[in-house]
Amino acid sequence: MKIIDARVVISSPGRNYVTLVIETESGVIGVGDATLNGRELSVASYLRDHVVPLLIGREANRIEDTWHYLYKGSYWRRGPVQMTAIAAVDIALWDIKGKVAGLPVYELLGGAAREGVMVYGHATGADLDELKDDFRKHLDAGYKAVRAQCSVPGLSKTYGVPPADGRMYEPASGSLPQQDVWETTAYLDFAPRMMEAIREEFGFGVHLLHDVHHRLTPIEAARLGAALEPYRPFWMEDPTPAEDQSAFRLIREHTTTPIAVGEVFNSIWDCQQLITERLIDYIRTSVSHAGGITHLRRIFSLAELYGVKSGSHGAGDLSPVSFAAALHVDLSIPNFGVQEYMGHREPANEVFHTSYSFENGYMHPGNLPGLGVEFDEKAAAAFPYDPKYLPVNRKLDGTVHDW
Ligand code: CS2
Ligand code: MG
Repeated sequence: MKIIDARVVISSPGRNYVTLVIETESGVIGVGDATLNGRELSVASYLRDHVVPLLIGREANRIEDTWHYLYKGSYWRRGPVQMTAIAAVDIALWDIKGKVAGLPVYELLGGAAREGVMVYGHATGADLDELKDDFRKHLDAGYKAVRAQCSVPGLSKTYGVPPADGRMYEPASGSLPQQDVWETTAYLDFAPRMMEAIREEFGFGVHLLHDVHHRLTPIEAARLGAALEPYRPFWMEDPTPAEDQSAFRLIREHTTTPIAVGEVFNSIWDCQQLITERLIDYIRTSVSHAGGITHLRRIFSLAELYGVKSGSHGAGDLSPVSFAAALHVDLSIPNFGVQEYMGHREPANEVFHTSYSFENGYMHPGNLPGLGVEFDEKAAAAFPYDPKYLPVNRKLDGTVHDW
């Protein structure tokens, strides 16, 4: 069954998404997500200019071969652009395989290894009272795991806390990046108080997560991990800049707080040391930025060998196509940990018709053949691309800091 057409659709139903549509000679269509937040057009061009011409005429059923053809064939391997582009092709081909077989993708991956996928939502607040209100809303909605982020007193803007005007906390609007302000001392003093306030109010019966967003040095992260221990966090996410794998050894030596990292990784090579030296507890690579279902499964298999669990990135800047693909993987692997679920803003559901469901803190990808997401190209055309940047973070003296 040959591929006869492949096209890239860039749309902005609530936020920007790049979607790859692959069409086969038998009429079966597959969709993949190629969104790289703030750098969308680079992946669109990689696909349109360099990958689509290679796909036409290829056998749609040869997923593994196509993966290596695109990865090794380019010579210039890895990086977020190439790996997001390959992911989009890979996800679309799994969608096609499922539709041809008449089975949901998770069945092709070995079938369900659990009844549902535990997801965590985001609770945020401009102060502790607001955070507690939002946390309670998540518990009322049935969440078993919740991430807590709160404005740091003294800082005008904190990661993870949306502006008061109802916009999401990322990406910034406008043609230039928004500038955030950062001060490590204030954060390190405040973060344990925030976690304490949540435990005092809600007890220990809920999984409590927190995202540091790559902002600390190893010794600062070690101090934070130790300070959080009494509140028994499910994980401390992205404590230090993720590209320095050996930094995690120092953190590990000082704390038993579980560590999660990997949303910015794009291959197994980015986490090889972290996993094989048991420096982390959860690997957060996503299906759309780490080479698709084929490569993500490879990462999770390596992780399984070393007792590391999955905890995939699932922010709103990954499209519903990615999210569905993530749920199929999550349902089928033995070492599933948790899945991030941020949801998608309206009018995303006018463009992406999904079949996944949420019940009592657990999600299921549904049982439609393939991924179970239908992409409405006509509806997408009504929401043209809207260029936006992620924020840039500076310390109080103006030095550019990690974001
Ligand atoms: C975040 C993301 O979900 C998370 O844990 O770190 O929201 C991240 O900032 C964005 O995906 C960047 O585009
Ligand atoms: Mg994060």
